[in-house]
Amino acid sequence: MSPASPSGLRRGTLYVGLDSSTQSLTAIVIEVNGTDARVVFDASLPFDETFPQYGTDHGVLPRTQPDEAFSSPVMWADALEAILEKVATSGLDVSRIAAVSGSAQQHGSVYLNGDAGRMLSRLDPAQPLASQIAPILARRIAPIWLDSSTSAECAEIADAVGGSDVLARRTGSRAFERFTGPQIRKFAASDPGGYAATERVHLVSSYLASLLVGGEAPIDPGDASGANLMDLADKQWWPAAVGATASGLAEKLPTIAPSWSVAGTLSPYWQARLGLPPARIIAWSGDNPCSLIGVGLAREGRVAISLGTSDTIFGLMKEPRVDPSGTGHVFAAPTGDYMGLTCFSNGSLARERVQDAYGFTWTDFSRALDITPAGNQGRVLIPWFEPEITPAVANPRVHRYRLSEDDAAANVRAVVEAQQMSMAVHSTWMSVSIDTIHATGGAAANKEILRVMADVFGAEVYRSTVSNSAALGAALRAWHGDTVAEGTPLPWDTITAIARPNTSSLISPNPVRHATYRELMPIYEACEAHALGQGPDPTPALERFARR
Ligand code: XUL
Repeated sequence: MSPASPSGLRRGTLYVGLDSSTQSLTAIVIEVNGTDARVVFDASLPFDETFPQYGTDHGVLPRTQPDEAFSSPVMWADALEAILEKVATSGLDVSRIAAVSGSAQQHGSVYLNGDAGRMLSRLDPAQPLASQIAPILARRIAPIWLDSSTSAECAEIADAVGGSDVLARRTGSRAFERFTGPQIRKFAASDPGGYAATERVHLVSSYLASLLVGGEAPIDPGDASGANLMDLADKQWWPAAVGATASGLAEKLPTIAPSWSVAGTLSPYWQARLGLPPARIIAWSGDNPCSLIGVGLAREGRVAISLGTSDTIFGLMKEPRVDPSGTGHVFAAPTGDYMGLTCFSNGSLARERVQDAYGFTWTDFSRALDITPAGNQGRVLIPWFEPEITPAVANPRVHRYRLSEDDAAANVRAVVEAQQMSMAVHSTWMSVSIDTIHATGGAAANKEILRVMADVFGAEVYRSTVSNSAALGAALRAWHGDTVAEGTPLPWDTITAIARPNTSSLISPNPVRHATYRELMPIYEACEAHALGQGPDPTPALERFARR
């Protein structure tokens, strides 16, 4: 945490970005002077440790069914007050806060009753927020993105709108269990009384923004596109999907407004309770759209690859092109454009399984990559250690082609090459010509992995040093929204300059090795098809590749 600038030093405008993720609430404050921004405050509250009274485990309430996952809207309110109190007492001159925005885990939903509007506009500053929130909930708990219990509802919604393809083309995604629409449908059927008592169904983002403005905040198109309910083309609720989801839902959904909309100002409650100013509240968005801004991806051609528990590739798209295979998602982007996102569940997990199998340290792992050639002499591994999202694999199995399990170094190269080629193959639907990659996540610290990435994609790879891209993205969106409201909007390139990675981390692609991967990539695709039981044995093609 950085202290405030002592008085006498240059005094800039402050913008607050909050990120309510699955496991914690983070605040980042940036100070802006002209077009220069720097981070002056950064703090996080992990839910389990800070609020043990809610009994969450990694942010999830105790489970009664293994496929269900809920969190607590009251806990989120408690966390919102606690983190804003930290900002208020940080020593920063909070009167300089011009705007606040936020990011929230996507897909989760919060159900408010008919008293909510009145109660939110009259919060008592003498009382903590959480105790005043419990009475306005029509449902005590909020289903979140880890819930996978709605397969039946997904099928029903898809059927009602004319099939999965139609739903994907209109909303950007086929029906996914964790998406909000199927979750709402399940609640409406399983608790009709609770659903009838619901006046507003918020996303986590618009719920928290509503608590800040003391009224009703809109949903931005970025987060709305995680609901299976929004028409991508006009960025408004799509009546067919809304009608297919639950009766009377159209009246219960907040409006959708552009990501830079001013939802209101910090309400009298926050001013009286914490001494905060009536700063503008810019519409909140989902964590993926906010991360797009927070890692500095404000143009098509620049993508981020996050190497975490799961691996994710995402980037801005000018047009809402949709993945015909149904595994990728299209969300609206906070810039007014779109973003594509594809998620691979066998990320760090697969790398670690290979590392552990040979008792390798990270240094051994890097060395194995160093001593093996690009293309691995036609030896391929399909790393489905766990069920995979992309391509969809329910019964996981690892497949090896021309690769002996005893060859440790070749297995290390094979897992890394497979992951990078798979990301390249399964992101072609975005039709984006990728020239620059910002690599984030734990494994991005490994230079040899990034070298394979650069050579497979034929793109320049930079290591991003942003540690909480969603919270930083929210702070940058607060700045952007404020400049729009002032009538002097700044270009996104200026807003995201702070997030651009250091040029010293650049890894350039090697043209010879890139040519090798261009040759190998279609054979890798054939290996995947064979492993899925959808194509012939690719071994002869791999042998020809190895002999070339
Ligand atoms: C994206 C998704 C996750 C959550 C995590 O579709 O479900 O990335 O947004 O918070």
